[in-house]
Amino acid sequence: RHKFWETQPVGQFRDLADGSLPDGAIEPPSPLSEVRADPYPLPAAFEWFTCDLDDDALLADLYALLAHNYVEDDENMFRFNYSPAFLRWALRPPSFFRAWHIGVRAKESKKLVAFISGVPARIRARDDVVRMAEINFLCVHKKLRSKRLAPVLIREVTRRVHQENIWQAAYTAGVVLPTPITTCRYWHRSLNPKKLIDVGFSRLGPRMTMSRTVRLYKLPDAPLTPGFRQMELRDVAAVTRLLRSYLARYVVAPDFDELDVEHWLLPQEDVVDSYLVESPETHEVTDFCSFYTLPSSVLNNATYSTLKAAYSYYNVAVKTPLQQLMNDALIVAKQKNYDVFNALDVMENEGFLKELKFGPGDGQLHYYLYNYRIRNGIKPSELGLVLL
Ligand code: MYA
Ligand code: JJ1
Repeated sequence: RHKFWETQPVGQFRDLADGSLPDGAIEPPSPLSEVRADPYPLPAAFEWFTCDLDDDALLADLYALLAHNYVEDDENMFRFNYSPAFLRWALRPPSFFRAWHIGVRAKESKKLVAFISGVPARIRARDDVVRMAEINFLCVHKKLRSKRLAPVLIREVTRRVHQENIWQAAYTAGVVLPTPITTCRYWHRSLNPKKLIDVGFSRLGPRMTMSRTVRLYKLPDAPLTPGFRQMELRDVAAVTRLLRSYLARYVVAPDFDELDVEHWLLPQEDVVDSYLVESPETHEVTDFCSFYTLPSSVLNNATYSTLKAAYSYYNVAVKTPLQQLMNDALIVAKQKNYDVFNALDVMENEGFLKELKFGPGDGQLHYYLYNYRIRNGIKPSELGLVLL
């Protein structure tokens, strides 16, 4: 059934019933001298190409490859449209490896036709902090699909990760592969319901008019929590403390240090937004919320070409109720002209989704670990990891 995935050190469907297999690495690391030294062969017309994201022209090529060929919804109405600034952010965290930004070009035209990337991360599974690669942006041009190029890209990124003496990876996909550690649902909160309905992202509910719908999703003009403000550089230490102690309660979560927090959470316009609550009395940072910006192209609509979507990222509610904190996140997203606010049912999100008028989407997101078994998997609410 899965000619490629059956050969890989991942949980296999046939092992799901076998409770005797232990948690942890599926196979041990090899000596670095045994890691294959040369790239896997590609079909003759193509060549490997390590991407330099400092190069604006290359970044524009990568942006265009993804804008035209990356992930779509099941009815091909929308396609993710990651911005160049977002791609640079996503692919250059602390200690990133340039060799893990892997393109495939046509030898003759030099056109970029496929891509896969990894970035390093420390991810904790139960009490085991593991160096991993986060694999993302796997993409093969539409004209080259179903030619088994994806397994070559995956083997090549695996080889380059192994060369750094890293033997595990984390990734997400909309498709079912052997075998998810958990399966999450996307939820959507309309901010601009008229546009969402016009482009076919959502529908007018039964017995609803447009004006009732607009009223239903109305939000205040400004955040309600006293002391709610944007995160700044001076907040990195406090946010790191808050986030580390919060993520400790999840079965699988990133192990962030201050450098990671500065990279992943310090606001960058139209890339990532972070807000916190600073107590007006003590000036302590008590709560934190964040979202990232990922527009989608609207395919085949005469009026609109993109949807501006915010995706819930990491949130920590200690003093402010989570529902109130996320309501303030919706308010600032609305102020900033987002059309929709999306969230997965990870962490404590179940606790605010319905109350804040999110509705379930038609998409799922499956989470995977490579060469790491978690017996019986986990629930979405036990997952403290959000990938981009
Ligand atoms: S998920 C986002 C993936 N990208 C898209 O969905 C964009 C639109 N689609 C495409 O560009 C293509 O359809 C892709 C497949 C490139 C997805 N993850 O070449 P093929 C398996 C893993 O003939 P194509 C993301 O970026 C499929 O089951 N495997 O197919 C995370 C089959 O294998 P098997 C996938 O459609 C990526 C084989 O590929 C995926 O032309 C994590 C068919 O190959 C998928 N999303 O190309 C990658 N889709 O026969 C794994 C299909 O066995 C990382 N396949 O069923 C693993 C860790 C590596 C590092 C390890 C370090 C230690
Ligand atoms: O965005 C998604 N679905 C939307 C649009 C559906 C269009 C028809 N297929 C959706 N809309 C309903 C919203 C409604 C708002 C008011 C309240 C009720 C709900 O459901 C879906 C997620 O739900 N997105 C996708 O399918 C995109 C692909 C998801 C897999 C992502 C793979 C990630 C790759 C790894 O990095």
